[in-house]
Amino acid sequence: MVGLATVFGAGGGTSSYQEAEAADVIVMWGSNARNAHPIFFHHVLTAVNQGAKLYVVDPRRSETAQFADRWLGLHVGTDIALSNTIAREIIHAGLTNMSFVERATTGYDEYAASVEPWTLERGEQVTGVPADAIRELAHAYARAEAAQLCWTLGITEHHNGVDNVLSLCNLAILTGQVGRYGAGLTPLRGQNNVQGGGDMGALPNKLPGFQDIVDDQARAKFDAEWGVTVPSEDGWHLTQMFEAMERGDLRSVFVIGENPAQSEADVHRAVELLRDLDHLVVLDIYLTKTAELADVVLPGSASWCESDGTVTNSERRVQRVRKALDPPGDARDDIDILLDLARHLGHDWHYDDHEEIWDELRRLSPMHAGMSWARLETLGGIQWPCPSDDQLEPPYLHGRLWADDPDQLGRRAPFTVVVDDPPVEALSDHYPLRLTTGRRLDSYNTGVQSGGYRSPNRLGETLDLSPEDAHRLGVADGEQVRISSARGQVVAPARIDPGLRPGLVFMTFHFPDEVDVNQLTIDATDPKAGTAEFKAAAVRVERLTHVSTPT
Ligand SMILES: Nc1nc2c(c(=O)[nH]1)N[C@H]1C(S)=C(S)[C@@H](COP(=O)(O)OP(=O)(O)OC[C@H]3O[C@@H](n4cnc5c(=O)[nH]c(N)nc54)[C@H](O)[C@@H]3O)O[C@H]1N2
Ligand SMILES: Nc1nc2c(c(=O)[nH]1)N[C@H]1C(S)=C(S)[C@@H](COP(=O)(O)OP(=O)(O)OC[C@H]3O[C@@H](n4cnc5c(=O)[nH]c(N)nc54)[C@H](O)[C@@H]3O)O[C@H]1N2
Ligand SMILES: [Mo]
Repeated sequence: MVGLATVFGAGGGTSSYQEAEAADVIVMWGSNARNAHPIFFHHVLTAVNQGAKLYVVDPRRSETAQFADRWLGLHVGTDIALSNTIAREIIHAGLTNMSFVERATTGYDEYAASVEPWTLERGEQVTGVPADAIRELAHAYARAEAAQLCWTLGITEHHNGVDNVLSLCNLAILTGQVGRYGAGLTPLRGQNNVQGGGDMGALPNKLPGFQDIVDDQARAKFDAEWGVTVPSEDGWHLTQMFEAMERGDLRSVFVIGENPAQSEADVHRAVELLRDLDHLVVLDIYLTKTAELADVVLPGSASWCESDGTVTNSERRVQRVRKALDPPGDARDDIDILLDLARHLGHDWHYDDHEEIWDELRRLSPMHAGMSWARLETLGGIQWPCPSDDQLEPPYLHGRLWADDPDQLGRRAPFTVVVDDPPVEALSDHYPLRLTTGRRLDSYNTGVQSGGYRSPNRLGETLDLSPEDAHRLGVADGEQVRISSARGQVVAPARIDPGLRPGLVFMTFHFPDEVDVNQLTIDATDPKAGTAEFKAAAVRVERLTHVSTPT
């Protein structure tokens, strides 16, 4: 979102889901949407069934890649090398959308010069993707009537995740594949309402509606409504909080609906820091690993189907959720717990119902102003921005970039020179394999909500490796292996996956009691977004059992 905000001024995906069906080329870049975003992937498959071409850029031949016309299996962390090579090919083939570049962008000459060294040959050498596949993707993307470029964590969970995003934005503005129906940039969001969290100002530098905390005028509005003085400086994002704990500057933490004692990179360190706090409070619907470390646990909050409110999805669509069940026992809505807490802190916060809270947001956040609950009900959800009560904006953002009138065109989209920057942890003789971590269809994040099931088909954690590496290590399917990094080690059964190329291994972070995978990952972090490099650690794999399997 930081990258998108830098180029276009708004930190949200530019398109609606439906538009994927109008695209004739779709690129899924570092996104395993077949497993992680199946609803969106339905729209992609509809397009594919209508003849759209699907390209997948992923080090693994993921389930998503299995539906692709062409899979580009790059080495982990070489995305900028690949996008720069694609850009040079587009420019040299005369496929740049020059009229769009001239009217709506800045910095083209410097950008074009920066990608000049990225010949197809060099691109192939650095990324491992055959030159003809790079060329094919470049031509298809640039020539498409409408192309969608979608990405997820394969792009953002790197120490240079923001640069990775900027390098994809470059491709879109080079070819004019943005700001039109069907053409756009679609970063798929993670948890159900993570977009909504950001929209509501759950970010260290933003007020609700992405208004800057450092903007005096914006703050004044909130000061007046709330009768307080909103702090005028940016706060800390998650990784900065852990750094502040390390320095001793942060001594008390309130965790709501997050399980950092398992989801943080280099989790040994994270747990030590959480344990050392003077005061840790956790509000969750389960007793998580983090809650086990807490001084106070506020238990039994109501889950999403037991409360009223809204959620926002990756296409910026705000939808109503309605209470379907009473919460069990003494469980209460999160908001009631927070309101009580505020009262104990001396603030008389009172709302008759959830709608009143929403209407306060509509007064303060212009992009939500036109979204009354009645209208959300009638229309079945509304995308932001929605400033007006009686109109709807187009489903895609940045149409202004195509406006003839320079006043309407507004701020131009800048190209950014981005430099190839491999993962922080290089492979070595001691740690010769690249570990990338992620998701499967049947595992949800840290397993708090999905790890407890008992089924004969329960897979449990595995270390997925290529047939070639399994052969080299003398490991058969199901045999126990030890996986070690510079930070820790875990034991798991091996699973041979022909979708993995030699040198690459894969795990989830879902089964902590059995295998605490984040002991292995590195907490190298993107300085701008605070996202850790979950996608690239260096590891060693050793066989533990020496029993030969029956043939
Ligand atoms: N079933 C299920 N669905 C989920 C979740 C879940 O836990 N389970 N979690 C939700 C959340 S919070 C999120 S954020 C999303 C995440 O959704 P995704 O980002 O799609 O999921 P991941 O499996 O983490 O990573 C996606 C892909 O990135 C690839 N990748 C790794 N390194 C690189 C690289 O260097 N370059 C490129 N191009 N690709 C790379 C991996 O091989 C993987 O296939 O899913 C959401 N949906
Ligand atoms: N190795 C590795 N680590 C990763 C990643 C990776 O790809 N690889 N991905 C990272 C990413 S993208 C993410 S999003 C994080 C996920 O990390 P977390 O967010 O820490 O993991 P979850 O398991 O999704 O935890 C969500 C918590 O919210 C609670 N919860 C659910 N509903 C409610 C509610 O209504 N109210 C309250 N109060 N609590 C509720 C659940 O019980 C659960 O404990 O992990 C990160 N860590
Ligand atoms: Mo996520």
